[in-house]
Amino acid sequence: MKRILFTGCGGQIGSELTLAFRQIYGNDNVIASDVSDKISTDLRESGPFVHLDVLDKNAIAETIDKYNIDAVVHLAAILSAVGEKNPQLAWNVNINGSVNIFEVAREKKLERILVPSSMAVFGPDTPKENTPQKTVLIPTTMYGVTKVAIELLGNYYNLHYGMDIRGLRYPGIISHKTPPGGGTTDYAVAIYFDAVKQKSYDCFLRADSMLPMMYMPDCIKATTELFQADKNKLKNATGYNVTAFSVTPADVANSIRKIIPDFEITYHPDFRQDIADSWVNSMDDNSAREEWGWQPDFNLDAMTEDIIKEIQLKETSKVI
Ligand code: NAD
Ligand code: AKB
Repeated sequence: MKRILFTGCGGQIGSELTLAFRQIYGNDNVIASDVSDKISTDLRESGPFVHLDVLDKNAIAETIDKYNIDAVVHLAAILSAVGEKNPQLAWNVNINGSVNIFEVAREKKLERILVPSSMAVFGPDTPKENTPQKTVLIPTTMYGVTKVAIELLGNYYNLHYGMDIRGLRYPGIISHKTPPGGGTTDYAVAIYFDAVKQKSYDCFLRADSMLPMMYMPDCIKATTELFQADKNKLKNATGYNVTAFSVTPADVANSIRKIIPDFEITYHPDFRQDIADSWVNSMDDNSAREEWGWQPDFNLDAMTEDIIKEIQLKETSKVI
């Protein structure tokens, strides 16, 4: 891989994944882009940044030519909660953005595309426990509809145009550097900030709402490993189940109490509860383990310890 373009690099995942790729491939070989110019100083100062709207196919083609790009990590998307508020926007950005990336990649014969999928591909008819790799994909959110379509479209391009499009069905990703962009699993980030700042959190999901999750270092590890995996070994290329642990808001609260014993949580479920209820409780990620060696490093308590330490450090440096 010579040069890699990241779309949507200013978001929760892109803000960290782009820097991780710069460490591996070299700062100047990883081109960061987003439609928003609000990106971190680290990202802006460590390598090239381009203002790029994935709905503008000509601009994508020009950027690929200008920087001699041969691979794209396509992160630009509208997530589940924002998508249910504005389904037309979710369809437009997720579908047309991905079609533009796939088409330019086809025309210019790019080597590889990685586009994340999500556990949002699952729906109420999908088996909820240990959800298999190959299963019912009939989601009830527009976000999920777009993610299923992108997986299928990726398969089509791989089959008919000999392309190399890869993707993972991330669970909820938990991190402390960049706030999440409007998903249903965002509670699992906000809870840690409120725990450190005010020792209480008002949760928008029920106490028993079980969802698969993963800490950002594992998300970076999984994405990097799939990006680098031997193409010949990939049988489920565009939508690998990957997970680290499955938790409810009550589990997260109990884990926080091991460090902040007087932490309190209240529950006021909103429209995001219906989205969470339509997803699964746990995922079987054996295909990812067998085909490219996936294995997570963090469980809930290990993540809680690390994330609280990092947020406390950030808060202390603000005071000083
Ligand atoms: P995010 O919402 O934090 O960031 C998305 C980025 O896309 C933003 O910086 C936004 O400015 C940019 N964007 C939006 N419209 C654009 C456009 N038209 N052109 C260019 N950029 C545009 O999302 P994220 O959490 O970083 O997610 C990245 C990818 O991972 C997405 O495909 C998402 O569906 C997937 N994913 C994320 C999670 C999670 O928990 N964060 C879970 C499953 C899947
Ligand atoms: C969301 O909640 O929308 C995302 C996801 C699981 O895709 N975090």
